[in-house]
Amino acid sequence: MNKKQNSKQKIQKLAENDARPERAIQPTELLNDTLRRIFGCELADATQKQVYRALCISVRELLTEKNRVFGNRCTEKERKEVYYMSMEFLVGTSLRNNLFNLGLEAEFRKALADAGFDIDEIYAIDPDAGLGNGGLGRLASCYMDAATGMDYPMTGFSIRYEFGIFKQKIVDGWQMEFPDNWLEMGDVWLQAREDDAVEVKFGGEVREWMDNDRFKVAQVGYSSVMAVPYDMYISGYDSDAANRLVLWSAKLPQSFDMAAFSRGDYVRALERNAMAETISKVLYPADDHIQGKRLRLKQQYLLVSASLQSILKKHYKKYRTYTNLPEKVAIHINDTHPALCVPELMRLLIDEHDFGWDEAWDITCRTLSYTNHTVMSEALERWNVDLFREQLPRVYSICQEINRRLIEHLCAVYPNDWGKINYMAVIANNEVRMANLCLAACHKVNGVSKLHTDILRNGIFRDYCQITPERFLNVTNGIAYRRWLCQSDPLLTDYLKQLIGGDFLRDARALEKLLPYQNDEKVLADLMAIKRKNKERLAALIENQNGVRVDPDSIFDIQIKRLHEYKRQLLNILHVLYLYRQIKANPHGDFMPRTFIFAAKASAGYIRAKQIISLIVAASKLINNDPDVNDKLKVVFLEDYKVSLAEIIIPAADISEQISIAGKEASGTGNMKLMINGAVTIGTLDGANVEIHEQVGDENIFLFGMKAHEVEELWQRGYHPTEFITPELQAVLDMLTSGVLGQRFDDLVDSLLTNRFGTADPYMTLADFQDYARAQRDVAAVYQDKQRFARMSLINIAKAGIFSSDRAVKEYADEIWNLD
Ligand code: HBZ
Repeated sequence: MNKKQNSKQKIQKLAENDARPERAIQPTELLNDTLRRIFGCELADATQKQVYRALCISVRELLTEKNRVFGNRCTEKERKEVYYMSMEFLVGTSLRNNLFNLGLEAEFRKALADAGFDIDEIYAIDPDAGLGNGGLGRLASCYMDAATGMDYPMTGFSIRYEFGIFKQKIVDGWQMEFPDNWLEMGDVWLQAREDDAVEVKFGGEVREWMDNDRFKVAQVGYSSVMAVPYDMYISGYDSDAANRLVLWSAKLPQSFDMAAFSRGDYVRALERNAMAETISKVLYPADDHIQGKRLRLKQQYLLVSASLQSILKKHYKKYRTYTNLPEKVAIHINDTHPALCVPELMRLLIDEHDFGWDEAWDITCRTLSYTNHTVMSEALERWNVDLFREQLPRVYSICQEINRRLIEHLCAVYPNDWGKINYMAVIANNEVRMANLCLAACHKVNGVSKLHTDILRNGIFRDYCQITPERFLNVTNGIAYRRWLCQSDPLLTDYLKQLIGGDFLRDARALEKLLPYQNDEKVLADLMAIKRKNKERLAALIENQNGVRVDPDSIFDIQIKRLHEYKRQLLNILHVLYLYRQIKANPHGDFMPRTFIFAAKASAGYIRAKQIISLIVAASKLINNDPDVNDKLKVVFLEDYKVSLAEIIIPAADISEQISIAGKEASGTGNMKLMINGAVTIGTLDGANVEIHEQVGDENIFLFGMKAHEVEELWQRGYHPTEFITPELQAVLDMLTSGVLGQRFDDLVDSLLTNRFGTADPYMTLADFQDYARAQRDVAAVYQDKQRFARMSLINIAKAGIFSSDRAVKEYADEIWNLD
């Protein structure tokens, strides 16, 4: 028997006795075994990279086995399964998370230390799988983790981008993008299943004919791409389950016979190959607007068609019928990016499995559900009809029929109301509208915070909601707090375990057991000491990366998120300059020292966002090098924001900046991560800030700015930004145009004051400025009273349990997916 079989059998044997094979694991033995098999060495003579790979492979094999046992059990019990379709999963690193979830962290730490390896150095080798842009992609990963921890059978489907979100570097104050070759090391987590590759058809035309009195339709003259699945196993905290994230990679169908090609054809064949493979080459880095690019449509169809084919195949193998699909399968559409699920499921049922339209439509609607993540009209996906028809002719003809029937129905519901009917149509004005496609079909549609769902119900989706209000519901976002608190802040976690017991590791609501300590001076001091340690850790990172020394006793005020005008990083940096002027005017005044920390990627073509990054970097240069202010004010822009960097920044935050213009941030999830780590929010009543406020009350949050309805009212009345400019604010704007920042930011100022680029100050930065400055003064005043601030921090931690992704996933399971 060879070594490989030997080790496999060992794991299998363990698994038969116990669904949690890891309980009987001997870390050193397991690592040595894997090292021998893969590298022909043992711990004693292995390199750090070999140990990394061997550790990952060992963990992956444990999870593979867990997944097999769990899958079999689900099949036996005929459990309903959920498939989460998302163009993005922002996984981050996997190794530490898996060891933590499996309960093996401490044992492996020790075993490695005994062999002379530092597990933290090994973790540092694990690359971020950055297969997403921001909140939407990270949410998908948090939900996979939570579902697995709660033993729900959930499979994620996405694309195996060769290059994830770009690496950001700031060169001469300007963001530059560099490719992120994560597979170089990250491939260790992926297991290819070449035999399960699926054909996906692009282009060609639709042919219709009669076959023995049956009307038949097919796509002919198409070109094929093969989608090859790669499995990434997902662990859940202390759970019997392991689930899979299936990532599709595109390749040409048949590997060609090189000898048969003349030289010219050989090159052309390779070109064709490269064309096919570009489909899964790179993640689109825009999270703010649609580009309508052919390649993006192809990515979306690759994901949808390959996933649905594999779901249907598995389902038929189990049940020998498709009619019970909605009872046994829930397919979730994460934003409109996989909205092609609607026509593609129809196509598969009708063209490939002989269903009539009505029955196929009934199955499709009852199987699919959809989450909306934005109300920004420029982000609502629409496809040009010609492009869509050229690439997906049969899918297009199905969309036409969906649209024809929809309009027929709407004419009955809203007779002669052509404005409304046009607004609700799936195809109109030469475009296919993906949100309307989801609204027309899905049996459930949800927003991601209470306010956002209200805006969907009464705003952009009002007309659909009027007809079928029962389909619309809210599921406020949640976070995988075992990553965002337990793993990223081990000091706080260990302290909490001692103080209130470990129940919160299973149920985040148990964090409320902290509340009785809110007036306990010792506990408050301990919490501040832990915060101080985390601030020291971040300060070291800042010194290392930016060469800037920051004071861990200053207020760490943190804004970390994608760079967007609506998120108003500009408001933050204008206020920093306003503070700077105050200090300059009164250098010996009493001023609470502060460090403002930013991290943000801008999508590559978003010039205004890049200008804002430049402004932050320019302001940091001016301020950090000015001896007048030095110890009182520091500004830091950290490059290359990503999951693993967030894990270091968040535990060090005193203040969490959530300052979007009210009505625009669907939910936010960074707000929750910062809260559970004891940061106090300064924010508008937008997205889930509303619910954070509900949890902690007026006393434990710094609210400012217009409410969503006030924003609307001001637009109605007419917004004139200049009316909100005080002399102090004018002086700040003058800094941007005077050159004192080393360069001039005339465009940014123009965008606030003039109509040259469209509406002046479209995100009402100036209108909210004074109240923001007032709230920031409150922050400084409260922080002077260390105990009072510590109490606010404690209450934020204690009340954050509701924002666990366990709660969110349970709501999806109960109210949308109907899982048992
Ligand atoms: O989804 C975000 C919302 O802005 C945020 O408020 C919410 O908390 C989060 C989770 O619900 N939306 C995104 O992150 N959106 C994208 O990343 C995106 C990516 C590609 C696109 C469009 C949007 O084509």
